[in-house]
Amino acid sequence: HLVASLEVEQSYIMIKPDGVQRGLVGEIISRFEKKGFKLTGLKLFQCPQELAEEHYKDLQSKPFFPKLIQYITSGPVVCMAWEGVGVVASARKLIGATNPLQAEPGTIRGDLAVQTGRNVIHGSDSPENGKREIGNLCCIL
Ligand code: FUP
Repeated sequence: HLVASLEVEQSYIMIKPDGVQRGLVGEIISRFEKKGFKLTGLKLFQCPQELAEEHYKDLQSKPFFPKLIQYITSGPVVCMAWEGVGVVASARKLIGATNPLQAEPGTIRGDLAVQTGRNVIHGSDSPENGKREIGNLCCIL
C-alpha cells in the first residue's frame, strides 16, 4: 500500500487505446487538473511493441502478457507526466482498482470501465517507476 508522500514527485499517466477511442481524454485530464496536479508533458503516441514490452516488463511471465501488449499497441495512447506532492499515490486513488468492477464509484475505472483488460488508464505504482516510465516512454515527450 502506498503511503501519501510529502515529496514533489512525477507520475507517468497513460490513457490506454480504449480511453482514447471512447473519447475519455478530456474527462480524465480534467480530473487530474481539478485535483490540483501539474501537467508537465503530454503526447498522443502509437506505442511500438518493444516499448510496450519494456513498460510492462514486470508482468512478462503473466499469462495475460501477450494480450496486454496487443491491447496497449492497438491504437494511440495519451502519454502524460503529472507532477506534485504525493502525486504517485494520489493518482492511484483517482484511478481506482485494477479490476474496474472492484474499483470504487468516483474513481476513473470505477466510473468509466468494466473489464480489467480494458481499464482505460495506467498510473505509476511508485515514484521510482514514475521516473523509469517517464524516461522510457516520455523520451518522446
Ligand atoms: P495497475 O497497476 O492497476 O495498472 O495493475 P497491474 O500493474 O497489476 O496490471 C497492469 C495491466 O495488466 C492492467 F492494467 C491490465 C492488465 N491485467 C490483466 O489484463 N489481467 C490481470 O489479471 C491483471 C492485469
